[in-house]
Amino acid sequence: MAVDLLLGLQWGDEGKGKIVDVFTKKYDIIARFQGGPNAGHTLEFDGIKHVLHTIPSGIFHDNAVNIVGNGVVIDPVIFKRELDNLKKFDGDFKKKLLISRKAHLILPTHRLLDAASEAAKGKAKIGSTLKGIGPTYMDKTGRNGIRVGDLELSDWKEKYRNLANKHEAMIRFYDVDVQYNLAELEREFFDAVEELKTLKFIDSEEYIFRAQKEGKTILAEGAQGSLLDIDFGTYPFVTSSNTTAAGACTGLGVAPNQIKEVFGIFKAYTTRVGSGPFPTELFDEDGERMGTVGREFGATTGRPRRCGWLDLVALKYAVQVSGVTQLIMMKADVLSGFETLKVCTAYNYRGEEINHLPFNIEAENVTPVYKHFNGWKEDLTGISSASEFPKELNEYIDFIEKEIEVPIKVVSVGPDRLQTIER
Ligand code: 2SA
Ligand code: MG
Repeated sequence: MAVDLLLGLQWGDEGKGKIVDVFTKKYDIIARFQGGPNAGHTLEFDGIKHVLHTIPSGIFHDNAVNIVGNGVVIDPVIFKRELDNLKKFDGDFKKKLLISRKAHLILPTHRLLDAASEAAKGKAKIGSTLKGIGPTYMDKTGRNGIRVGDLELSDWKEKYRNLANKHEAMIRFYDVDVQYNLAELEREFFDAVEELKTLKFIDSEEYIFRAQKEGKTILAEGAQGSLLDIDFGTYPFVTSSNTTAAGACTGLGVAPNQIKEVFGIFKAYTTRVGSGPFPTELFDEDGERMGTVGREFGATTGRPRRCGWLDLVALKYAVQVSGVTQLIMMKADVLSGFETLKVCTAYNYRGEEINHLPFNIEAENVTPVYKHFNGWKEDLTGISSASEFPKELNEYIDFIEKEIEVPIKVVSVGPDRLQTIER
């Protein structure tokens, strides 16, 4: 049986958590393949809002097994907090949650290094979530990391000590003001590691391989977005993993020819949290309105998200890099009541009109070329079928489909599971 992927096509926060939750009833396994607790996946049902960071978004369904794959980085402290949060709900969540032995651990000193690195960069900072993501992936590719499977061996604390000592020296080298009490952080860390050890560790690539043979259905859940991809994103203002389709191959052990549907998810407008270029960013009341109506605040850090018009040049790029087969458009309801909507169809790049993403999309090089659309006045949040869509929304959708050449199969009109319209 093939594996389906669900990927964010912008700078994250497209609404992956909600859609995975809605789709889970069709899958036996939901697996995360990259990123870590920098992710904030928000789910809403029965009037309650849930934010998940490391745990896959299929956790609230009885039928699905949830896997944290080898490509993910895990902070035991945040993971324990997520498990504690689940305790108020019914269900044996731990039984449905499997962790790859090859996933790397975020140590307290990784978080401190992230803070020191950002402080040292000053104005040029990445705007990282300060969860230790970059330093942990650096240790992974530098072949110094500690993995979940190491916790089953007797010498892991020795390894830990050596690495933490090295990190402390590096923090001193940065020569910035980062205050910390390592003994306290370590107490919390070792305590959380004990909790992590109560979960089932697996060789996830082997598990997934076997599941495929048995005909199980698998959905790989991406985190962050395509434009934050370490290779294809707006480097260096990116995260430290591959957020595009290829990440699912290396982050789970899925062979490329086993991937079937690639669901690409995007907002009807664009947001970005953290630093870095954003050609269609708005600094006026339209942008402010998107932020307020769309409740655009980071689900992990609470930071306000920057807002702007839909960028089809960037969207097309993301669709191509991952081979997206179906599109899902989120937050259409947020655009209700705008007199005019704009969609970026090309860039003016150093005096020339182009419709691909150039090496440098900093504002001084790129001016968006916009097509204008009439907005719709109707509130969409109570709509239950595509036949009720206002004609202006249909025009907006039809144009995007034609430009991107991929069908928009789902339109979301609100945060709740039920506010999900299939076309
Ligand atoms: P990091 O922490 O090293 O991965 O940060 C590097 C860049 O990646 C961005 N990034 C994100 N962008 C959007 N959403 C993310 N998750 C949270 C959310 C973010 C939050 O769901 O809202 O709460 O602030 C996420 N994670 C990383 C980050 O802003 C940097 O630009
Ligand atoms: Mg998010």
